[in-house]
Amino acid sequence: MKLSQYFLPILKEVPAEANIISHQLMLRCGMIKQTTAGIYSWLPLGFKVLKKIEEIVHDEQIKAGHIPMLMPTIQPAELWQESGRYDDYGKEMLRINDRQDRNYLYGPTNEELITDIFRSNVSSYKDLPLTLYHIQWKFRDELRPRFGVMRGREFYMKDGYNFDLNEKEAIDAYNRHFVSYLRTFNRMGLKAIPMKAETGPIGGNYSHEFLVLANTGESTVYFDKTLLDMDTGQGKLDYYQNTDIKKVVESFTTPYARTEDTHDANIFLEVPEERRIESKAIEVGQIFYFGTKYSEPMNAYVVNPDGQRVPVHMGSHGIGVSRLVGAIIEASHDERGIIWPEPVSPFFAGLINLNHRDEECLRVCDKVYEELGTNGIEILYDDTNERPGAKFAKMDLIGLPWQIVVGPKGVAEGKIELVYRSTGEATLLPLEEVIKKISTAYKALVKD
Ligand code: P5A
Repeated sequence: MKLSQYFLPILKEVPAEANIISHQLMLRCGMIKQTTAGIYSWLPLGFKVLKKIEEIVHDEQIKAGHIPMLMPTIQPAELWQESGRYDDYGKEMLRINDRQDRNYLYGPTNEELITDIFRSNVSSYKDLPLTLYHIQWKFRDELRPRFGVMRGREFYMKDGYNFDLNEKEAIDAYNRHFVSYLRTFNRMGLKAIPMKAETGPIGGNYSHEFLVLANTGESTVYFDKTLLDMDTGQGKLDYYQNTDIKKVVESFTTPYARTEDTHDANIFLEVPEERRIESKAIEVGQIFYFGTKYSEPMNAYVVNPDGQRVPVHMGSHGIGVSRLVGAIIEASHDERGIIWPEPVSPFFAGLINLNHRDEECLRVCDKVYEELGTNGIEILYDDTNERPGAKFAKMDLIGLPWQIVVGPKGVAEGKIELVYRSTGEATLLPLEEVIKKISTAYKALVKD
């Protein structure tokens, strides 16, 4: 993409309404624009990152055997009256009437809707286990929407729902989600620590939140330092080897790790002092097992192998896809701007032409742009006539992992500069070398 043809409305000033770094940077980089409190438009650069994150979430869900689908944002009130949550959910629910004065709502979550789909179509244990998920916009009329996309009113969530014959099998499904979430966040360059959590309006009594440490986070967490060094594992994994999956879950749930709501100061004291950590953190996902909370009142029953009708056991599992954009920036930036982890970066590299009037510079830039482009590598080419200082500052601000700098001096020696954004390391290399280096780095990324 040539910058002269793109839509990247960079802000010069730090917007006054933003008081955490990710929100400031997202506004400055022209990633989002607030439409009204807690509701944002995703401008082209932000939209690209959102889609990259969404793709990783899909990929890991599918690896775990979960089935993608799409449910609507608007739901009928009747379904929520069946479960009893229509009144319980309170003011966070956006309630809507149509022209016939029927009651609807903009879904804050989908337990009822998916239970209705299940009960209309499944009646035998033979169709279990089943996990369906979608990635869809949600609305919660948060009392205090803040921190940009971190606590929005409209936000993008992956929500999945498992249906199982009994508690044991539902816990196997819970464990599959647990492990797939560890891997999902890891692929985005994040360390998300699972912590025992409260269930709130979703229900049940077994739940874990996944939290990324950040001093701007809204949650307070208490955990054993050993969790910071634990590996989520790579490579192939059979999610239906229940014992293996359970072992991974046990290894992550044995050290103390709890959110404020479930924290027990006395048990925490049993952790050796030098390993006790209290921190602020951002919740990027949460998983729940709630048994028959929805299936019983909503009559979602299956016939078991003994011929009896039993309510199906369920859980639900959420990832804050839009929140993740902010969380990644909180975890990965410096004083000059964002530093995107490669897998979620909106473009893989930025190309800077230091002199747009120089024929040779133009020729070299075109060559780099074309060669990398034909290999499927997305490049943001700053072909504008701004001065070099402004171009460097802009590239640093938007934080693409690699910067390729083409200037008359280097070009005269047959060389261009390759800069790695996270370390600032810069090397002058022949053009072919740069193309090779970028292509190799890109191939390694795609292979993952
Ligand atoms: C699980 C999926 C649920 O709603 N029902 C379906 C369950 N869980 S949750 O914890 O309430 O939400 C899941 C994730 O969504 C993100 N999230 C938000 N992101 C931005 N703005 C908000 N206002 C917001 N509320 C929740 C969080 O990442 C949360 O873990």
